[in-house]
Parts: sequence; C-alpha cells; structure tokens
Amino acid sequence: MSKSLDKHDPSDLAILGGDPLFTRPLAVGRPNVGNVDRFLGRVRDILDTRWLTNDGPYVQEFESRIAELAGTRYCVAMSSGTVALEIASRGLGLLEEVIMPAFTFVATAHALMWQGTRPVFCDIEPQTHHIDPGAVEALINHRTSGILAVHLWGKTCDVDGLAEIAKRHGLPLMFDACHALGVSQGGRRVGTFGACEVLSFHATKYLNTFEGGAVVTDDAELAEKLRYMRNFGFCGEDCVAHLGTNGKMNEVAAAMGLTLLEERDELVAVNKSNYEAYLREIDGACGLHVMQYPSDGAYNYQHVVAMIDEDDACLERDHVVTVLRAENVLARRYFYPGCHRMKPYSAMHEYAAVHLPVTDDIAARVIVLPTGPQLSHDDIAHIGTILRLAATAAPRIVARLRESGSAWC
Ligand code: T4K
Repeated sequence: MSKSLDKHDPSDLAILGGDPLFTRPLAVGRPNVGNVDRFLGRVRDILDTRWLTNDGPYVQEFESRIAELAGTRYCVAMSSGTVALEIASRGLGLLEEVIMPAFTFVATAHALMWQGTRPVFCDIEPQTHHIDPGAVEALINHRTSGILAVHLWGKTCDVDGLAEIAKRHGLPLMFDACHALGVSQGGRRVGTFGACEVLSFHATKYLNTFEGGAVVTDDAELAEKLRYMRNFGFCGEDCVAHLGTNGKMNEVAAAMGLTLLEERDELVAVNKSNYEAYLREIDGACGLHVMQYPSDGAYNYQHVVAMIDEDDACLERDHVVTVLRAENVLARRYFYPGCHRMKPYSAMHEYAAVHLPVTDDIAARVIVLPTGPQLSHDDIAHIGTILRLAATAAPRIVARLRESGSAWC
C-alpha cells in the first residue's frame, strides 16, 4: 500500500510539497468483504430458490448466529442500525424525552427525533467518552421516558451505574451497541445489558451486511413485538398487530453477514494487532495518545481512537488531520462537533441552553485512524514517522496551512 519512499525530512511531507505516502486512500471503515466464493455461493442459492427477503432462511440463520455471539435468546435483524434504533425505542414505548449522550453518531439522536421523541443530551465522562451516569440522574424529570446509552468505540459504558439509576426511576434502559458486536467486559457480553441492545452491520463495521442492523434481547414479548413492527406490524397473513414499518433485512445482506461471521476471529485479530502497532508506533507522537482498552474485556478493536493532548501538542487536531489526509491517511474527527451542535438540534430553541463542556472538549481533540486488513504494521510505522516529522515542522505546517487557507474541515 505505501510507496517505498521513506520520509526522513519534513520537506518530504505531502503537506509541505512531498508525494503522498500512500498511493490509495486508507479509509476509516473500509469494508471487509470476506471469502467472495462462499458469499457468491450463498447468493446463487438465494437466486435459485427465489427467496429474496421477508424472514428467509439466511436471515434466520444470521439471527441465531448473532444471538449466540451476543449471549441473548433473541435477535431481530433489521435493514440498518438506525431503523433498529427507531423500532426498538418505539417498541419500548420511549416517548416525549429520552436521555442520551451528544457524543455519538448523529443516527442515535435522529432515530428518536424521527418519531417525535426529544433527545435530551447528556455530558460524558472524560476518560471513557461514555454517558456520565451522574449527569443522567440530574436530567431526569416527569417527561423522561427512558435512557439510551451508547457503548462508544466498542467498550461497554457504566452498565451497572446506569441500570441502578434506571431501576430507581422506573425507566427503560436501552443501549446503542452499534460499535460493540462481539464485545464483553468482566465476562458479561454486550447484548445482555438493559432491556435491549442495538447492533449495526453497516458496510463500515468490521462485520457488515452492506446495510443492516439488529436488536438483541432476552425479552420474548419485546422480540415478538419488534419482529411484527419491522414487517408492517403483520402477525399473520391478514392480521396486523401493531403499527409497523418496513425494517427487514434481505437475504443477500444476511449471506454477507454469515460469510463474514466465518472470518470474525481473524478480522478481530488483525484489528487487535493493528491497535497494538499503533500503540507502539504513534503513542506520544505529535501530542497524540492512543485510547486504551480496559484489560478485563474482549473487544473487536474496530476503532483506533487517539486524542490530542493539549499540554504536549505542537499542532491542533485539525492540523494533524490535514497532515494525515495529505498522505492519503483519511483520519476522521468522529463524532465532531457532537449532536447538540448539529441541525436540527442546534437550531431549536429547546437546545439553546445545552452546555456539555466535556463533550465539546473531547469532540475537539479526537482523531479516529484507519485499521483493518488494508494496513500492514509497516504502514502504521510510516504513519508514526509522518507524525514525528510533522511535530518537528509544526510552525512551517501552520504557516503553510494559513497561506493556502486549506486546513481540512
Ligand atoms: N449508532 C452509532 C453509534 C453509529 O456509529 C452508527 C453508525 C449508527 C448508530 C447507525 O447505524 P447504521 O444505520 O449506519 O447501520 C459511517 C457509517 O455510515 C455509519 O454506519 C457509522 N455509524 C459511522 C460511524 O460511520 P460516515 O458518514 O462517516 O461514512 P462514510 O460514507 O464517510 O464512510 C466512511 C469511510 O469508509 C469513507 O472514507 C469511505 C469508506 N467506505 C465507505 C463505504 C460505505 C468505503 O470504502 N466503502 C463503502 O462502501 O458514516
């Protein structure tokens, strides 16, 4: 992937006129496709049998494999993580107001707002980036109908603290686990927390179904209701039990998921070894520190998250992102600037007084780096070299960016 050129001098940096290190862009979330022959074999079977969607055999098999992985009794596959969030929150009766973090992908908030439920944005813990249970409690009022927490970066949030608060206030608790497929912490698996948990199998997730999502739960009644709701509410051929929508996963999507499930262990091993290489090669370079995973868990390592440390940073976060993108390393600022600073929320008077200092600080300092089989350890070492060279040339880089007015945004 990387050109054989070695960069020894700051002038070799692409931002200062050198050639980009990588000939092809390294994207955060470049899809894994798995064994193409096995996938195509399944697609041929789908075409031969003419069973394309509507709870077909591949979807059913995929659901049972995901339930097994999550350690839950039920999995209801859906057309996307967003639709799964919409259907799950509606199924749980989350109305009026729901407390959730603003530091998440905007789909978490939109899934509520789309059906007229108001997200109430809560601040996060600085170390974990997860919703702060103390701050949740302070936001509960008579309009609160539930709590929607996010296992950001594929680490579990304070599930016990949140469960205790939810129980004390008689509120349903659900989790956006879109980053956390196959994760466990302290021997407890993601899937088993709260009333239900929502997964995403979007193309950019390490295990994808092109587009796709699922709700996992141990609650038989809820699972049945969600199954109806994803299929227009049908409970029989001519019988509708609920308001419903079309949230079904199709057979080709499930075939992709099943193919990638066969390779899940290898994909996680590659991500883990890349994460360890990043820790070795870039930690401390240019004021960047790689966020670590707690030692008592099993993770999918699909996100390599680094934070700019204000005390030893020589460049601002956006400058570092610009330097990397010039080299074809398409680092991302997930989840800048936070849902509360995006429309429609930022334009609504209800949100005018929202004050989330930790979210604002973290959103200004985070960088997500590419990982997956597209990268070798040599590539990661080269990224480390880029960052160290950039640190030595910080004033030149800032001057160049000012001159060209091209700081990436
Ligand atoms: N909750 C959370 C916490 C989430 O993170 C997400 C989704 C959801 C809920 C909702 O789940 P879904 O409804 O999506 O199932 C991407 C994904 O679209 C989104 O699924 C994901 N989170 C989010 C974190 O990232 P974008 O807008 O940043 O994606 P995009 O199009 O910029 O793609 C990222 C990079 O991947 C690009 O540089 C190009 C590369 N790419 C992408 C696709 C789709 C490819 O190389 N091939 C591809 O097919 O949102």
